[in-house]
Amino acid sequence: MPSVYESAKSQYASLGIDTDAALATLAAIPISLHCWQGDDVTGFENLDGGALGGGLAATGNYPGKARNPDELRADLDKSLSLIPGKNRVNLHALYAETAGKKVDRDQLTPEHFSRWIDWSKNRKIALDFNPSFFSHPLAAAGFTLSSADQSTRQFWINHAIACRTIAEAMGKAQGTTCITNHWIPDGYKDIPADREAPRARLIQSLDDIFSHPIDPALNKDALEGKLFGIGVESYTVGSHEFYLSYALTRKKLLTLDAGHYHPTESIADKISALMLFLPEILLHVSRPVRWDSDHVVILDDELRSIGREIVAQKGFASRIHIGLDYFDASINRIAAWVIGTRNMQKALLLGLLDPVEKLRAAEGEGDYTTRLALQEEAKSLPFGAVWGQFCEQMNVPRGGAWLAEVKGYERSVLANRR
Ligand code: RNT
Ligand code: ZN
Repeated sequence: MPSVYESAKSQYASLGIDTDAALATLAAIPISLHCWQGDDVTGFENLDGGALGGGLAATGNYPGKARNPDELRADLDKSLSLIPGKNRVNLHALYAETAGKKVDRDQLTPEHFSRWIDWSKNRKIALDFNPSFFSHPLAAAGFTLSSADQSTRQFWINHAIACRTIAEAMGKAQGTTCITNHWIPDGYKDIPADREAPRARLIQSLDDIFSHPIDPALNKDALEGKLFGIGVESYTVGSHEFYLSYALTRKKLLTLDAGHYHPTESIADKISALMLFLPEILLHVSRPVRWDSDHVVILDDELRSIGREIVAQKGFASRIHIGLDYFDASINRIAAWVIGTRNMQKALLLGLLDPVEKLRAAEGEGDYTTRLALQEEAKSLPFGAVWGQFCEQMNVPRGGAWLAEVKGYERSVLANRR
């Protein structure tokens, strides 16, 4: 009797798909796990930042959230042990460790991330980074890099420069490029009288920030636009068009967050358009439900389209950086990481197992009947057996067995956090 994998392999082979090659490709695509799922974007600063700001909202009060960096790292360790492949961890500046001292964000140095860097080196994983332009008194008025107040604007410019220096140190320590994502919450709740001036100031701030040279082998910068945020419904300074234009003219990466567009817009379709003009992009894979709600990523059609677009074109996978961005406090936070990351990987694998050659041949001949028929038939191929093989190769639970591990961790570790 052939194993389930062997029999799946021959079914795929009859469509011209090499499942072993697909698994090797998948193993080489890292997903950057967002540290902020572990504590509802709270961070560990000793500042009086107050509640989560910037129009972001983590809803739910599931017990056991990480209260300090050691707990967050332990939770990430647990998650990473249940997720196949060699992945990365994405940190925000508000996860600095300042040994009880008050260090404001413009004063942060690589020293404040040395424990994160040591941890990642021990685990042989790489870090990505984000300046934090929210949950801070100087962001409370709703404007940071586009602020009309010169000293506020300068503070945030200094923060971004400090962050790029930290990211450079990360890149040096890990031997792979750190990707730094810049997102600002700036905007107006109500209709502005001047839509241009904040954008002109944002250009000036970004140009100032990037005039500090950083070796692109150690750090690359990405810019994330957005449609709206809570309390910023009428006008967002850093819109899609703004950052697309900035990234093109300044040769920066553009970040596409799946929740930052009109509800019927798909970032999957944007990928190929952008890749013809930009050398690299960053994805914030998320799941918007009716708004930018940041739900845990599920294996829905949108995610499958994103996965397919990343792997269907030669060379895209190495030019597209995949980060996750969601925060759900209503379920076990470790499970949230595991479910979302494994789903992202499943979407990539489904893309790799797509009968692309046959589909393109049909398309080329104008035979859209065959194209649709094949697309639909591919949905019932034994994908689960190939995914299971991947998990086995990577020494992680293949099916839902990871859940028992998370439940055990909840009882033995999370339950003691009060
Ligand atoms: C906000 C952006 C941003 C944040 C994180 C915390 O709408 O998506 O990426 O979610 O940086
Ligand atoms: Zn995002």
